[in-house]
Amino acid sequence: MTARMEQWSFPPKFDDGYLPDPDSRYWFSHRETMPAADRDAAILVRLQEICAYAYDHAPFYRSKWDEAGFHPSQLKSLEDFEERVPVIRKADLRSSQSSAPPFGDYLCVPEGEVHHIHGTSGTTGRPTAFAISREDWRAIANAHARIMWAMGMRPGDTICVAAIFSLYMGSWGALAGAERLGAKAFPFGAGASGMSSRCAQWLDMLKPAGFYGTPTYAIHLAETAIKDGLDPRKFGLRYMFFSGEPGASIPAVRERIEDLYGASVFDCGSMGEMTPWMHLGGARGTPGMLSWQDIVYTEVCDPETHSRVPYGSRGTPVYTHLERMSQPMIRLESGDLTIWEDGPTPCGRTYPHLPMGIIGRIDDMITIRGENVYPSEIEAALSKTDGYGGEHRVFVTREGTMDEMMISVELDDAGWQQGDERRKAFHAQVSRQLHDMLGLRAAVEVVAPNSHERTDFKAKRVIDDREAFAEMRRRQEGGSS
Ligand code: 8LH
Repeated sequence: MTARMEQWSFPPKFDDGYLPDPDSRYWFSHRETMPAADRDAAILVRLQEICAYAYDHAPFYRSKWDEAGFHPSQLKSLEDFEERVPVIRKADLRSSQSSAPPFGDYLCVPEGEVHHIHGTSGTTGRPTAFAISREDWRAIANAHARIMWAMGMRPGDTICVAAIFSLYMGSWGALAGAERLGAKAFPFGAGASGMSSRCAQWLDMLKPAGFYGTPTYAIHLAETAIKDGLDPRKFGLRYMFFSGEPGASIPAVRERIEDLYGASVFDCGSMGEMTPWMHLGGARGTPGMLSWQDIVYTEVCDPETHSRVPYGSRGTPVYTHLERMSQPMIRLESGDLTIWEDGPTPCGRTYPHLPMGIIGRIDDMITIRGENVYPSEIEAALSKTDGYGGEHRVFVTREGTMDEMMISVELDDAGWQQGDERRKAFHAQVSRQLHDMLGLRAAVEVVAPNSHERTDFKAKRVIDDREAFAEMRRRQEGGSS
């Protein structure tokens, strides 16, 4: 069966001139639609190859696996992989890079082969460097072009990349895919002051087919365009693909963006470390995201045991690269939360799929009076409320021994103009919605449109001072002032 899998080899080799038949909905029709069990058999062989390769080239994996009593020769089934191969965490990568700087002892190619250096933002501690070889960059471009094809983008389409060009892999990954697809890449970027107005102006001029950014930014950009007297629906966008944060798989948010622009919305994205990060990525006809298992083998696992959860259940994705040679990630624990379903999907692909996308980071869960809630669920509830002005903030604090939550939510312009009665009614609607959808009783504040700051990157809507509060209490109890 592997003989029929298109461009499937180890090390990966790609024909950079290849394009599917223009009428095909698939880039690699066999790889995408083959029986999942046959694909799993091919994945097992690839896992044997990649584990042997990592064991030989990366002291990081060798010492971890020796300690866990695992040797690649023991890998006889996907269950062996799940049971015997320990997960790795971001902290392991950081510590490897601090003892073997700059790329860690999991760099499996000579440093001279590194073609791009990217990395994490490092806002919480030491940043991690991603060293990507030239061949891996090709693999990334090929994988992303393939997934963008599934969304409907075609050679010759203009694709606007409206995300910051820095170490962030989001923008660069979208650009690499657009280039490989033979599209007209339009790397507008983001992040400098005044760029949103100029982006709207360029979109109006160029009428691109495709757009990449974060969902939060797309909404902000549409608001900016409207304020500048432009109609985002006239930009002529047909495909908008998003990553970096929840939103594109939240029905009310997706519909809002589709409505603002008159375009189809697709969700994608896993983690910078896992580039080609579009391996979790949407396709025309299937809501949410597919898990393109022949690019990155994804297991949705119980966060404690790291064993796969049954289809239909919640768990955390654990990722393994199948087409990367420079810093292959083998069982990287994401810390995110999702639900996976078995294929096949409405688009005919036989991959598992994530109908709700990524719900959020497990660590971001908020517990208020025994109710657990994710910020994306609050966003879903508010976005469904008639009159929602597009932004909100969630404040979590500790009063006495109780955690308390307050949600500050914007009413839209039309509603705000209607005065007190409408504001009160909106307040009641929001409170009801939060209670009915999430079981939450939170204090609600209704504020004027545009009260909350907008961002051109990933939104940070939760302000949680419980840790600061607990810290202060510990200091006080410890006797210091
Ligand atoms: C998401 C999503 C999504 C990422 N839905 N949450 O943009 C893709 C890659 C390059 C990226 O954002 O990487 P980064 O900066 O390492 O962040 C990864 C985290 O971002 C990931 O663990 C998720 O928590 C979140 N994320 N794409 C929901 N489509």
